[in-house]
Amino acid sequence: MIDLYYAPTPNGWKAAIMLEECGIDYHPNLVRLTEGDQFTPDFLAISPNAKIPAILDHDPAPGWGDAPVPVFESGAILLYLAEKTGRFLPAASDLRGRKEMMEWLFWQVGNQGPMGGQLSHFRNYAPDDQKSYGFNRYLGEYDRNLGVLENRLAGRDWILGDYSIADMLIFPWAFIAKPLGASLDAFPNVAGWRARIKARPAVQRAIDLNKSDQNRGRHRVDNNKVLFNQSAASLRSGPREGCS
Ligand SMILES: N[C@@H](CCC(=O)N[C@@H](CS)C(=O)NCC(=O)O)C(=O)O
Repeated sequence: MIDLYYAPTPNGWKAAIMLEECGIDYHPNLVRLTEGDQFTPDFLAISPNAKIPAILDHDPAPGWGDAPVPVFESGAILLYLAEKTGRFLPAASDLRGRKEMMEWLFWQVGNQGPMGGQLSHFRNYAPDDQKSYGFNRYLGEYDRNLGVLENRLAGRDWILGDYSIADMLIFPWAFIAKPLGASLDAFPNVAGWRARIKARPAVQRAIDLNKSDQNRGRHRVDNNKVLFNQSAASLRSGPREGCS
């Protein structure tokens, strides 16, 4: 069994999608980000960056020893599960395929994800008088990344040869383009790829997990003491009091 530490956000969906696609026995644990669950010592022991998703694998593959394996960071989680199951990644002998998988994995966690996350922050949470510079900057970067994706998907159904962890990692941040204030109208390859992934039953199950707990822009920077204005002190002082 795998414990999934999760909230219904794009980064949370990535891990849930992979677990659902693989049919792995998992237990979803909702991490209440606005309550500060991410700063509890138990959670930090698994996810030292104080963010979801994270997993604790109670049945590691042979060679890992008997102790449960904690994994944090969405890219590392999907790679760990793909290597464990041998699914949704190019064969070990396909060196060029493996190299491309790593390129798109790092592109997602280093470019598309953070730019989308900052865009969400400035669109949904920044005070109106401080919005415009950040919003324009990250909308431009998010749009640029859609352009990168559009070019990659020209003449392809999937990011790599077959549906893979690269698609699962990249999909959630393209899935929410509209709520981020962006449009896929100029990106037909991305729109078609997004629709193909969205139609997968495993993906539907993952994005329906704890759906009623989705944020949907309800929390404002001025009424949420946990999610915003974090610093290293947040890691030391535990839930609720961590952020000034
Ligand atoms: N690079 C991380 C990003 C994870 C991330 O930003 N998670 C957000 C939710 S989408 C989170 O846990 N936020 C809680 C907080 O900022 O306190 C990954 O890909 O796993």
